[in-house]
Amino acid sequence: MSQINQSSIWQTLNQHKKDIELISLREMFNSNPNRFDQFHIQFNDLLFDYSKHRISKETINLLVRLAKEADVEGWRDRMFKGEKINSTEHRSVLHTALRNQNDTPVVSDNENVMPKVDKVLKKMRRFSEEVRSGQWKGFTGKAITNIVNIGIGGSDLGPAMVCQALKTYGSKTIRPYFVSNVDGADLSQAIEKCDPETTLFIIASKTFTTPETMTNAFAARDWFLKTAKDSQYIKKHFVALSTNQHLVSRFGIDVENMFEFWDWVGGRYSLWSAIGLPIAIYIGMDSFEELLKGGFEMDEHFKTTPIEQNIPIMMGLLGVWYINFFNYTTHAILAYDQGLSKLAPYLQQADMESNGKFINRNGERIDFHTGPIIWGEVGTNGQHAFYQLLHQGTEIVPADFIVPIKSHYSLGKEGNEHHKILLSNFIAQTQSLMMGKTYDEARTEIEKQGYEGEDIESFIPQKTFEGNRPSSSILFQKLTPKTLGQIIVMYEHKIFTQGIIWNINSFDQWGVEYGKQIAKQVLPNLSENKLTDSFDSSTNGLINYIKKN
Ligand code: G6Q
Repeated sequence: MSQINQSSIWQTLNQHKKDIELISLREMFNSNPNRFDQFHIQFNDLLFDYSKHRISKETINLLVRLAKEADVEGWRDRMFKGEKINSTEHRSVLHTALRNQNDTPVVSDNENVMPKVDKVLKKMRRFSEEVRSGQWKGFTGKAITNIVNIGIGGSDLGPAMVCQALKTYGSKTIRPYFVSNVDGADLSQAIEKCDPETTLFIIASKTFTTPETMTNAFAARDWFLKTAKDSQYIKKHFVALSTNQHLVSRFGIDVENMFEFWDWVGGRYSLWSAIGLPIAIYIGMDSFEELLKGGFEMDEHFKTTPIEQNIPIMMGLLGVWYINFFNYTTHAILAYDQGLSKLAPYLQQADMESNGKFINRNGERIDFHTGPIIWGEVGTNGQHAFYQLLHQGTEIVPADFIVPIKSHYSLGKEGNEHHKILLSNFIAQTQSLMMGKTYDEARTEIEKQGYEGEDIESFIPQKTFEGNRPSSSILFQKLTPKTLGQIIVMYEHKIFTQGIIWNINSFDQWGVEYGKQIAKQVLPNLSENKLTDSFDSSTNGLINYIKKN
């Protein structure tokens, strides 16, 4: 089967890119005062402004044709219907069912999964309310004050990001910790702030076999038992979020205290499942359900809106436009909200683990760029660090600016001084990245500053900005659970759209599995007394150097 870059629409887009690159964004805005009106989409309280992209109406028409050609809508419907679109693992991809608010059944393997989803949600409500109210007691009869989530990758990044983002909704009496790294520092630094009598450990692992998580879980259990002495108390201080009942009970966790999810929930798409338990405990089940509701509303938008008005599909198409036609292969996530400080690492996993692949669904080597390198930092911090490269670097980095109109915090003059400064920085950055500063503008500015003669001539090139650097602006009212749910799902479906266009299975992760496999081969070599010669000379050299030292 021929690949998408062999299609005639791809060739047309290639040709179109050659035409459009001759026109700068500044020129596009000068010649069309309605650009903002023409190129933005509103959905609920979200505004997606994509006017600062190197596109015309024709670009959009062609990209929509590309989406149709790749059958994004058909694949989308197959996913929601529970077809096994995760072909290498023979699994349905139904994280959407976890936030489904319709009464309609969702079927995988001839079974409506909704009753079991609802059952786990009810169990999460019961348990989180008991912990939050202090009804759930530790082994000495005290209420829980710390929860320590032990998990990694998909069993860590989502809940950690959401708890950070929704801190204003968080419990004032229960502190959440997220331990993921097998580096002993991570667990040690968390437990040194905890008291075994009032700490609840949440062992989050889909497989319950991931070495980092299990090593930390056993160490946490030893730490707890040092004080509690009796293993019958484990059930009051350890719960599990997993698909593997057998290993959970072997660990000593009461299966009553296991919150289940299923193989059709991919790790990086699992925060909506039982993996969200730390979120539910920290912000309360009502707020967790608001998060689900926001996610569901974005699902509905994705499912029912024509492509031109469909935010995630348009985001996906714009990404393809830059990655494949402009060769801009990285993408920055720039949230102007301190709460979203973990959004970039979260999306790094979601996107790069899903689409960082060179083999397509048919097992063929792909000969064009696929998943972008995702990176970012919150504004304004990033401005004082890497924005230099965004403005004048030789790499061009399309960016998403993600911004709440209102803050949860009122500080300074009229209670919004901080937020106004934040907003003005966001606006200034997107505007200047797009407009740049011409040679003449730089000269005028320098002259005004009092420079003279040769100084001016040598200084002008340094103060010139080419501009023409694309960005999207994603605005919303305030960072609420519901809005956050919409934002996360918007990115999930953007990733989906790109995977379909590139004909990639976005739902497996053989690279991650490979990492787990090779670490297992190395570990015994570190414990053996003799030097190793099992690997290549560099690997042997490193292992032996570590052993000698
Ligand atoms: C996610 C990946 C990966 C996974 C971790 C943890 O999609 O599969 O990041 O979440 O490796 O796996 P467990 O939850 O099985 O411990």
